[in-house]
Amino acid sequence: MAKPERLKNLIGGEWVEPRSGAYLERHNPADSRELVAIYPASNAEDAEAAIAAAQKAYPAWRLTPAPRRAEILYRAAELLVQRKEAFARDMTREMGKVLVETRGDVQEAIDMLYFMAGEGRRLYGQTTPSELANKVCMTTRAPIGVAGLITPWNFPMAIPSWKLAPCLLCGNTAVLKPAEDTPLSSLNLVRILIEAGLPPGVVNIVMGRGAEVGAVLVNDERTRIVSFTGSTTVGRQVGQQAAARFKHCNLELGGKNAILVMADADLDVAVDGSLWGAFGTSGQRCTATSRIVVERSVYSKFVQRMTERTRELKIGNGLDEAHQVGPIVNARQLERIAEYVAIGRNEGARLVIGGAALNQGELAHGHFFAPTIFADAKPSMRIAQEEIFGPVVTIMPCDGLDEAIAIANGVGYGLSSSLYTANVNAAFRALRDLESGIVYINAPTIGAEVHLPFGGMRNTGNGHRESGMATLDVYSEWKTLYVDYSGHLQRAQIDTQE
Ligand code: UN1
Repeated sequence: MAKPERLKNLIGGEWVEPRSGAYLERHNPADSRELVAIYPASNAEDAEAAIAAAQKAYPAWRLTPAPRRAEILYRAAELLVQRKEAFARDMTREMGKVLVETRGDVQEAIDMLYFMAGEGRRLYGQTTPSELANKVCMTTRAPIGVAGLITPWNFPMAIPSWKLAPCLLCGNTAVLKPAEDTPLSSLNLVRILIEAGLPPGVVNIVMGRGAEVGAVLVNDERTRIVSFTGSTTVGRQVGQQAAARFKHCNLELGGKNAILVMADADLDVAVDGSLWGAFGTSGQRCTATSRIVVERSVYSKFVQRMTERTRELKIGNGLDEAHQVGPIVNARQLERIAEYVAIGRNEGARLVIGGAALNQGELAHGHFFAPTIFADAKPSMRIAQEEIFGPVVTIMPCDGLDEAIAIANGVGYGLSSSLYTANVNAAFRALRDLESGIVYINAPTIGAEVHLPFGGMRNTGNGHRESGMATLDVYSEWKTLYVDYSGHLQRAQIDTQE
């Protein structure tokens, strides 16, 4: 077992102990006997000190040319490439995902840093003619100030990179509050940014509990941007509090993503995709496939194949490359998943496989849950409506594309959806009619790429997007510039030529 790391906050370029002197422990969810990290239980004072440090660093960073800011992100990407394997291992020990997936998480941060590094020499605005002679009009993206970034445990390096890279590139400074379950993986990204040459105070990290640290980042007048990824319940509060102070606020919340399988689909490809979408990351993605709607003529065949493949999945410690499904992040989440299985049973859905925690043999010291399939469920059931965030998928029959789309759209969330079909007309109708921020054809609901917008409709967010060019709208303010070189007063709307 590796030695536990003792982590510190980073405030104004200094690694510091929390004001309270109190620390929290993070244990490996695959084997709770292993202590992975000891990290600060920070309080409001620590958060306020970090905001002050970010505010102090802002004037110089704001005036650093964007291509220079971008070069630091580029160097960070290069360093991350070198450190990929070590950080993936840290992440597997810290939050449980299997190694191929934690490598993917680090890779997603690398991709984001390269992508935003390129943006340093673009950050395009518009130039447009004026209605008056001898006058030019243009727009530019202006930085906003200090950002409070609150990130989840399921993508503990990728999601901080989605926020930090565009935030810093645009000329803002930041305070990052990583999830309680994953301080180390988020800190590893911050360490790399510092090593790449980010000046003191431009990025700060304060670890601890959401109620103590996160609340300050959201409510303090000095943070002008708030970006939050997490539950819809907390997101609603964050949004309301940020709105009261007119902050730029980006919310990435829950999902209840569906794969639709039509009778003409390649069933093997659909089963492969469904398996990966439902049980990859043990279902702990906001994009996870948690519903599958299958056309009735292939329904039993699909359920049968899906069940067989699920039975073959190898579950265990993610550091062992033979394992395909790792543990659940913590005991609380494990309990929540078990509660949903009980709910599904009481509602009368048919439990086909799984349905219980696994704690025999090598799994005895971890938070493991068997990949679980409910079949013959009704779209109105709670297991088909509410986000479970675990390896539980609900399969429902349907009669044709229209009904499938109606079921997919019939939930409160709208993050990701997918259609498996060989019919091009059906594919384009689904692309148009599925009410989700991301739609896939012949691919599962997970697997978004960093250079395209990521986010969802309805209770999944507040209309903003992360990733892609769209994220620049969260981290910059449009400034409209008019320059009149006529040498006399010209009045818009008034001095028109009759
Ligand atoms: C998340 O589910 O919280 O599209 C993020 C995906 C990943 C990101 C998921 N690239 O599944």
